Parts: sequence; structure tokens; C-alpha cells
Amino acid sequence: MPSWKEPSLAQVDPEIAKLIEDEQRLEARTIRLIPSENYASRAVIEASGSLLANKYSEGYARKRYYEGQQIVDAVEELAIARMKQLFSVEHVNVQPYSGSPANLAVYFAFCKPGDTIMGLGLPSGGHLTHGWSVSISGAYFKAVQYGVRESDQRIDMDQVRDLAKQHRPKLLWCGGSAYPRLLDFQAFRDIATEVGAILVADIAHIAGLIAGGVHPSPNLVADVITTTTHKTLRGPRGGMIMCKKEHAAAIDKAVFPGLQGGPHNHTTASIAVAAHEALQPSFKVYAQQVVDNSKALASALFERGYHVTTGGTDNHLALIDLSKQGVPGKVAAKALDRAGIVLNYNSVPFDKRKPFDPSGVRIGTPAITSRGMKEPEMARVAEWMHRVIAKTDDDKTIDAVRGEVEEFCKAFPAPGIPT
Ligand code: DSN
Repeated sequence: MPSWKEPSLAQVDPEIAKLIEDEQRLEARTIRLIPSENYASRAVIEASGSLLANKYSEGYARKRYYEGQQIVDAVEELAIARMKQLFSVEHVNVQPYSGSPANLAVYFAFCKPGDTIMGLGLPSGGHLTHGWSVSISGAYFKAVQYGVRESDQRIDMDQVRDLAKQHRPKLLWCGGSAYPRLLDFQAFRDIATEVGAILVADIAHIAGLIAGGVHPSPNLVADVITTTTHKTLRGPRGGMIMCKKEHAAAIDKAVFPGLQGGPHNHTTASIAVAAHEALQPSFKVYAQQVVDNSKALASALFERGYHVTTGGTDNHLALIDLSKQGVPGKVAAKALDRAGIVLNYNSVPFDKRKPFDPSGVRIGTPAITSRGMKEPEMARVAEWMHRVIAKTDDDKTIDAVRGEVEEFCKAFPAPGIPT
């Protein structure tokens, strides 16, 4: 093995080295319930931190604008081949820098500014890039937003159909960031076909569940599928677009040269590693446990008197409406953070409070499941949450929970963090 003659990060920049170590400690000692987060494996992190970042590779394998692509082409082809196998899709572009650029590339491939597009509204659990007013997708397109029913907080497919027939969108999005139920991809397909829309499934949150076979896949019905690679899929921070062959040229052209410059080759390598890991039988077990844990955590909170929107969850996340407890979501989130339980405050459907100070919190189990936690541990997490939410301004309770959480975390080493 060659050895280093150069000084290490700790020697060159002890300040940043220490901050990275501090983050490692924080991630190791806390219970991380943010549903869009996870622990990437050491292998994924190694590839992601590799010198492949040195290389410029505008274009696609065998059609680049720079020389010296012998290795990068092989890396990108491997990432594509593995992702095609994992998701059973015809075409994959692994170059989008993350989820929002992936979605922007889809707009660029199919729409002109001013065209009508449709997506799930942010207050109903949708994503900013599906047409919300403050996003470029809401500003440059005529965005129609569908929502969830007030009675059960589930997507109202009748409303989706009515709005689609009325507005005839060019693009119809399904997917979101805070929707705890299965998506009926076939029903979206039928509506898209009826109105002549391109159906795009944004599976960023549930990609790992689909890869693990515990959520239906949109692969046979959606025209285009976008995703990030770092959430339930447990890869590096990155994005991906999958599509039918007929849309491959439009998508590739929209990503490069349409939207981006050189791909992040270190990320591409790391995406290939994540695909390799997700193709192992153990990933199916992981995905199932994520959902089992999510259901167990949601029920344990429900049993303690919390309102779980939609009455539960089918996937990796749940939304808890704290109105009944009289504790604003932000107050709860900040107290829990002090107690070592990290989540985010979140609007709930038909929230009477403002998005920056909403009524709920969002919880998810991808990260804690990566640490090997199972149903019995979910009961403990719910109990700690309950103790803190009941006494958000009591430092004694918060300190006590923090101590117990830190002790508990020691028994569940996190992937990617040396012990
Ligand atoms: N920020 C991501 C999430 O937390 O769901 C979505 O982009």
C-alpha cells in the first residue's frame, strides 16, 4: 500500500478536522429522526471523499468534452448499470447534483416557462419544486397544487382528476416530503393519460423503500422518476433521473448541457457503491425494518395520546400534530434537540399556524434503523419524546433524557462513524 507523505487534515486544518469530529460525535450520540436523513456506510463515504472529484467530465460516457475519462466512464457506466438493475428502469442519469436540480432538469426537458404543471402542495406534504409559489417551479410555471382531504389527510384523487381535467397540465408530479401513505402510482398514471400529461414520480423519500421492495414502484407507469440518493437509499448526497427510453435523450440533454456543468464524479462512484449495497439481500431486510419501526413509533406515540396525521403511516415517516398537547412544533423540536432527539418541526395539513412556527413535527426511521434499532427501541424513543414534550421548559427532564439517550446510543453504532 502506498503511504502518505503529505500532512493529514488534522495537521493542515485542525479547526475543520475538529468540527468534523464534533459532527461525528453528535451524530453518534443522538437519535436522528429526520426522515430525509440517514447514515451512509464507510464505503459510501470513502468513495464520496475520493480524488474522482479532481476530474472534469462534461458529457456522458464515451461522449465527453475532456480527455482522460478512462476511469470516470467506467465509474459512471457501473453506477448506471447497477441503478437500472435496482429499479428495473430503461434509462438512468446519475449526474443531477441533488433532488432539486433533478426536478429542474425535468422541467427543462418538457416545459416552457408559463406552461401549466401540477403537484402536491407543500402544506399537504409536497415538495417546493413541485410548483410551490416561492420556488422557481412556482414562479416560472403556472402551478396548480392539489392537496389532501381534510377528513383523513390523504391525497384526494378525485380532486387531482378534477384539477387535471380543468387545467390540463403538461407535467403531473406525484411524491413529496411529508406524506406518510403509499402513493397510488397507477391512479396518477390514469389521470395523466386522460389529460395528456407527462407523469413524473419524485421518489426521493421512498427510493430505498422501493429498492427494498416495501413500497410499490412507479417504474412501469411513470414517464420519468426523480430521486435523491441520500435518504432511504443511504447513498451520498446526490440526485438521479430515471425514465423510459423514449425520454432518455431529452432528459440527458436537459441535465447537461441544459442545467449543469461537469458531473460530480466522486458522487457518481459513491452512488454506484450505494446501488451495490442496496442490491444485497440485507437491504430488503433494512427497508422492511424501516417501515416496521415507523409504524411502531407512530403507534407508540398514538397510544400516548398524540394525533398522528392520516391515522398512521405506510412508509418511513409520520407527521405528529401537537395541537392537542398545546405545544407548538418548533418548541417541541427545540426541546427534543436539547434532549438528543433530532427531528424537524413541520406544518400539518390544514395547519392554523404559520410554516415557520407550525403545529407539528415530522419523524422518520431511516437513520435509526441503519443503527440496528427495532420495535422495542421505538417504544423507548416514544417514551423519551413524550417526557420531553410534556415538559419542554424543564431543564432537569431534558438533561435526564439526554443522558439516557447518549447511553442508549452507545449500544447502536452508526454506519460510517468509527467507534
Ligand atoms: N429537504 C428534504 C426533506 O427534508 O424532506 C426535501 O428536499
